[in-house]
Amino acid sequence: MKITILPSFPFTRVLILFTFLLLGCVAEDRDIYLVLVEGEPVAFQQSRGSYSKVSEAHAEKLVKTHEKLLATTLDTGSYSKVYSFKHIVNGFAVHTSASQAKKLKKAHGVKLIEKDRGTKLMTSYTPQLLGLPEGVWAQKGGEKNAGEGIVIGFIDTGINPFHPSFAYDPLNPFTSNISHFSGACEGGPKFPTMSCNGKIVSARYFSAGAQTDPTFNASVDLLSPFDVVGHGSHVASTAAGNYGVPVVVNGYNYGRASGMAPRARIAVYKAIYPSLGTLTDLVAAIDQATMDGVDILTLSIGPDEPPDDTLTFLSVFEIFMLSARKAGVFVVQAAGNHGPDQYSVVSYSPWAVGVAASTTDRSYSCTLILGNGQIITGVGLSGPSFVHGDLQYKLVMAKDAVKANGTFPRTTAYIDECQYAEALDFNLVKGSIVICSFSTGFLDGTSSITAIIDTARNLGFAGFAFIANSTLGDFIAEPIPFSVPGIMIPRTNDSEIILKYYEQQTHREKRGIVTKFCGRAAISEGRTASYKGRSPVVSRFSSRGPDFIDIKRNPTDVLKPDILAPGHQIWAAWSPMSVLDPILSGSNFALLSGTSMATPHIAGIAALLKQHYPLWTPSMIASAMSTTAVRHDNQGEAIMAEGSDLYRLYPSTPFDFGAGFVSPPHAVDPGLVFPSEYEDYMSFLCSLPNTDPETVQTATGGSCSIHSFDNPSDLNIPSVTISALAGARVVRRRVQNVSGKPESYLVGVVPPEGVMVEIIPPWFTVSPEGVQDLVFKLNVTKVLDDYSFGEIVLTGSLNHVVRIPISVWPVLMA
Ligand SMILES: *[C@@H]1O[C@H](CO)[C@@H](O)[C@H](O)[C@H]1NC(C)=O
Ligand SMILES: *[C@@H]1O[C@H](CO)[C@@H](O)[C@H](O)[C@H]1NC(C)=O
Ligand SMILES: *[C@@H]1O[C@H](CO)[C@@H](O)[C@H](O)[C@H]1NC(C)=O
Ligand SMILES: *[C@@H]1O[C@H](CO)[C@@H](O)[C@H](O)[C@H]1NC(C)=O
Ligand SMILES: *[C@@H]1O[C@H](CO)[C@@H](O)[C@H](O)[C@H]1NC(C)=O
Ligand SMILES: *[C@@H]1O[C@H](CO)[C@@H](O)[C@H](O)[C@H]1NC(C)=O
Ligand SMILES: CC(=O)N[C@H]1CO[C@H](CO)[C@@H](O)[C@@H]1O
Repeated sequence: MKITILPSFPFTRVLILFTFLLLGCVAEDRDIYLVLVEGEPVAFQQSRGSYSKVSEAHAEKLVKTHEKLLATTLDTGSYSKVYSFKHIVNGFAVHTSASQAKKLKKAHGVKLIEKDRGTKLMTSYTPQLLGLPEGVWAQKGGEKNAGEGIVIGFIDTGINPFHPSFAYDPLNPFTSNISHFSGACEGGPKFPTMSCNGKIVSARYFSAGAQTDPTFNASVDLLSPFDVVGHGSHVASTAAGNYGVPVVVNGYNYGRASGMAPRARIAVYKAIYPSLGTLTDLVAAIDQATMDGVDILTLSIGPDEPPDDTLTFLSVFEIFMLSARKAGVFVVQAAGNHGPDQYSVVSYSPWAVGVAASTTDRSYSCTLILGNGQIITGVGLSGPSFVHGDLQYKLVMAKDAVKANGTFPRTTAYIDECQYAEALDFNLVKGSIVICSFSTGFLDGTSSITAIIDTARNLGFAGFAFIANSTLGDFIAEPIPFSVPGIMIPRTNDSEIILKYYEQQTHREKRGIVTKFCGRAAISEGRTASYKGRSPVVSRFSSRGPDFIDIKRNPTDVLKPDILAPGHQIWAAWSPMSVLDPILSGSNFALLSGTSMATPHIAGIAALLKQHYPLWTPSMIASAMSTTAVRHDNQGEAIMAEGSDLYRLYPSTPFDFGAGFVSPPHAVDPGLVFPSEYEDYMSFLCSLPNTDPETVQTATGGSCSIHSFDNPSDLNIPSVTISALAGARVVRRRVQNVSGKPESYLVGVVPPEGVMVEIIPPWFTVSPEGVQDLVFKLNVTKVLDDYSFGEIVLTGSLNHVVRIPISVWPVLMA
């Protein structure tokens, strides 16, 4: 036998050269990969909230297997492990290159691997709006008891523990124990361990993922649960802030703030930082919160786009939420802020409640009064400019007040926008109402209202009017507390009136230089609220359904969003550092909008329901909120939605508001609920047409063999959604009594256009111990080119009304 040995020298040289290239020039970028592996995690062997010797040993064993798997699969020095997940999911996060990740994917025991996608951040008055004080609170001893014994976990930017919304009142101690919960208080910068004061029962932070990124900056991205942003404090106080805390900003009292469940306890899981957020830290927080024993988990943060190579339901993030749900946690997440486009939700799975945002009937308006008596309405939480009875100030446009003969490093756009105090003539602008105009700096995001306010304060403006520019169009303005008198005029038609008046009153010489300013104006009080608006209206930014299964946005048979809650202009606690919003720095409260603000409303209401019915599962709580949600507004008309045209309202559908606007007084007594548990979610996943059982089994660790739904639309949720109904389909549901009394129900249906719906049985009596199976037979009567909507209404003899929305797209038979 002849063995040919390749010449060794050139081979080695090539190898060395190649290695050198790899290290020196084309070193691969590293990312974090989330990896799920075979084997049971700790939580499903032991009960939550307790960590026995046995589970500790099991956890240690899992960590060792993770390390061994990495060491035997990947090249030494090519990776670092970021976390081991061992509580509710068995897996780890590893910081490594794409080529190493490819090796991992093929390794024995690896079920799923996914690259980290990053995460984004997505009320003084809302308790009254939702009817809580006289409704749910009253039944449980009022606000002094609302939410007692319930622990809400918040995965967010942390918390400001010095805020009165989170103070512990020793004169009003908690009456319930929370022995089902065991947390920890991780101290650090600005967060002494005594911050866990009894109201805040636990505070942890997760940073290993974020710290792999060079943009992480420990001087602003504090390694402690302290909230330097404000978002986490806002969210936590909306759900569980103390009752009746005065909202004082810039010395003005806007009313009192209160959480939905003011006596619920708060567990903080900081997992997003001012510089960045990773999915890795987020899932590590879900893992820990579930193990700690939170009752409710609030996610006003999350990945901002669908996963690109797995089904939406089967990404690592959804699997962690499913595991939390399996462990009994009510998981609530923001639907997203990508509205009003369709298919824009970032909440996909039926095991987490996705919350859409609406307006409230409260509005603030302030006005600019011109010297000729014309009154222009604008936006801004501003005090009046007329403090001393002096109603009229000189009106000066910034571009007409530029210092003569100056040379300025910045372009005229910034000067017109009042961004740059050095460029303005102090003698002209002091004591004047100065017109600052929207220009290219605001368009590209390099200018700010904060800079206008700084300029106004430094130069002693009587006030500023920040007006739209006809060339650039209207802008969207949200009220912000101004520390100096000011008004935003976001509509070009209004700003044209101001400019017309200004030009009429302003004398110019030939070259256009102003010789005399004769225009006069004043700014009125803008901080008083009026409560007359149509409400709720689905907010423009609120993400819309239909729900979809992959990045191509193939629709699926689940309704998203699930429910609508207030999320527009919500007053709640803030963190004065406010590192991402300089305009709010120094404030203890902020008025914010987003599905981030709607989410904690649902979390707090879920806490109230859990307090009433400690044995209810998360799906029963979610069902109670959905079937009792209202679909009309305070004018008695169908809920409307904001849309692409800023000044129009559009008719809305369940893809905008889910089941409707949450109604706690009804949710606490729903009559019937539609329960579904972990096994049902497995059946749902196994019945998806777009996947195969092996993929589902791999991702979840469960089995498809015992699961037998005909269609995903058989999942027992309080809605019926069919993305392509070709011919006939039978949909099954099971309702469970929760009223404790026998009750007869009559079944009614408003069929969607193009669909016939028959329900069997048409009426039934459910005993106090009873469950009732329902069969809905749907059949296409007319093919349409879009979804159509209807509803099923079960009307009980004891006045319970149980409604579920139907959304169906009738298509041609294949
Ligand atoms: C806490 O409450 C549980 C159930 O309500 C009870 O079994 C337990 O003894 C209580 N623990 C303490 C320390 O009061
Ligand atoms: C970190 O943040 C501080 C405070 O904002 C800043 O002064 C510093 O330049 C930042 N460091 C880096 C490397 O960006
Ligand atoms: C600006 O320059 C012009 C001509 O160069 C001069 O006449 C005028 O006095 C200067 N104005 C000021 C305020 O310095
Ligand atoms: C409006 O914007 C355009 C383009 O940026 C600019 O040329 C114009 O001067 C602006 N108008 C006003 C009134 O500021
Ligand atoms: C400007 O346009 C809006 C929306 O069309 C309208 O509501 C408002 O009254 C208009 N303002 C004036 C002064 O015409
Ligand atoms: C559905 O409707 C069609 C006619 O519209 C009818 O022929 C068919 O039998 C129906 N199918 C079922 C299952 O009811
Ligand atoms: C409140 C009440 O009576 N609930 C009963 C309803 O029926 C279930 C069985 O499906 C019983 O377990 C509940 O006690």
